[in-house]
Amino acid sequence: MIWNPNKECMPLEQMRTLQGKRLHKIVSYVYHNVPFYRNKLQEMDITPDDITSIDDIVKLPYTTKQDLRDNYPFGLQAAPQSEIIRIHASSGTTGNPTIVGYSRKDIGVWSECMARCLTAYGITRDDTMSIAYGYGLFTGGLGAHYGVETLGAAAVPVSTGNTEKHIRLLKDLGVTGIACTPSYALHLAETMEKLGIDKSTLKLRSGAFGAEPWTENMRHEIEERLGLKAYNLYGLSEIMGPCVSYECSEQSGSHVNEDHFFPEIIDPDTLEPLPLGQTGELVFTTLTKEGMPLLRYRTRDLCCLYREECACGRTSVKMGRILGRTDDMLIIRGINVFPSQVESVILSMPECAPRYLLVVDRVNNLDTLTVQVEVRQEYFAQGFDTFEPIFKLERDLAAKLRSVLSINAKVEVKQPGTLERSMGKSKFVIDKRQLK
Ligand code: DLL
Repeated sequence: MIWNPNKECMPLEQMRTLQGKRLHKIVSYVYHNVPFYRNKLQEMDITPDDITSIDDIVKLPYTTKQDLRDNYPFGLQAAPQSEIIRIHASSGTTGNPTIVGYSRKDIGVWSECMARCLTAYGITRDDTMSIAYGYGLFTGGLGAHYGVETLGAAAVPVSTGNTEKHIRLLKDLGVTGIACTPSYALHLAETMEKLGIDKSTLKLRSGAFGAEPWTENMRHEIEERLGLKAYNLYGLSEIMGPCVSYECSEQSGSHVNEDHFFPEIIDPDTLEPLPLGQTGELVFTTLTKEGMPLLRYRTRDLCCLYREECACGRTSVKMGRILGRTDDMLIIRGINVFPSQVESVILSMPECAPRYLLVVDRVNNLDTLTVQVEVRQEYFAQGFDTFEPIFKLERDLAAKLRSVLSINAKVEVKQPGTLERSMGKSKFVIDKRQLK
C-alpha cells in the first residue's frame, strides 16, 4: 500500500518541475519574511527571480545550527506568531536550544508525511500502535502520534520509561505496531525475556525505529527477538521531525519525502555538492514549510543519496543509513547531547575544574553517560578531600545536568590532577558503544 501514490510515485521529471516551482516560492517567501535570508541573498546578489528550477538550488546559501543559535528564539521564523500552533525544541551546541515553530499547514504536512512512512511499514487503520518515543519538546512522540491518527490506526501514547507497564499494554491491547528508538526496542525484548514473556504471546508485526544510528545486525536482532519487521525512520527537528525519510517493504535504503524536503549531499570541507552515490554531508531545503522554512540546512549527518527502481513502486530518491556525523554531537537514549553543553553545566559550578571526561556506554541495551570531573585545587584544599562534600557535589551536578539537558548522568568527582592528561588534543569523550 502507498499512502499518496501521486507524490510518492511521481515520475522524476514531473517531480523536478514541482520542486522547482516550490523552491522559487519558498525563496520568495523567506526573502520577504526573514531578514536573515533577505540579507544573505542580497549579499550574494540573488533575488527570488533568479531561482527558476530546482537546479538553481546550488546558488543559495547554506544554513547552519549556529545560524539558528544566533537568531534564537524566533529570528528565522517566517510566519507571524498568530499562525504558529506548535513549538518544539532540540539541543543547541551550547546554551540556547533550537526552537522550531509550526503552522497549521506544517502540522498537516508532517502528519501526511508520517502517514506515508507508516503505510510503507505496512500499518493500516486496523492496527494499534504504541508510541514509545518521548512526548514533549522532542519531536518523536507527537510526530509519530499525529501520523498514526492521520492514518486512522489507534495510537497508544505510552511515551518513554516504565517498560513493564508497556509490555503489559502490548499484550492486553494486542498492539501490532511500535515506534521507539532501536536501542529501546532491544531493551524491551530483554525485559520481556527476563519476565518470561514469549514474543508469540504478542501480536507485534511492524516497528518504526529511528532517532539514533543503528545497524543491519541490530535490525536482525530486533526482528528476531520481538517477532516483527523493523523499519528505519529518519528525521530531524529543524526540518520537521520524524518523517523526512522512511524504508519500504524492501528494507534497503529510505525514501525521502522529496516533494517537501529536498536533499543534497555536499563535501563537508569544500561545501561543493557531490553526485548521487557519494558519501558526504546531508543537506535539506524545506520546500513547503511556513513556520520556519530553511534553505540548504546542513544536518551534519553523513550518508549518501541514490536513485534506483524500487520494487515497492515508489520513485523517490533514497538515502542510505547515517554513517556518522561531521560534528561531535552524541545521541544518548535518543537525546542529542553536545559535549560543549555538558561543559557549560560543569563550568557553572564553581567547585569544578575545566577538566572532565564523558564516558558513554551501552548497558542492557540502554545508553549510559558517566561524567568524570576534577574538583578545583582550592576547593580540594578547603575540605573537598572528604567524602561528604564530594558526594553532595556529585548529586548537585547530576541534578543540574538533568534539569538543563534532560539527561541522567552518573557523576564522579575526582581529585585534582587525576584525569589523564594527553600530550596532544585533550580527549573529552570516550564512546564505548559498539554498534555491531
Ligand atoms: O531524532 C527526530 C526523530 C524522532 C527521528 C523519532 C526518527 C524517529 P532530533 O532530535 O532533532 O530529531 O535529532 C536529529 O538524530 O540529525 C540524526 O543524527 C539522528 N537520527 C534521527 N533519525 C535517525 C536514524 C529526531 N533513523 C538527529 N538513523 C539526526 C540514524 C538518526 N540517525
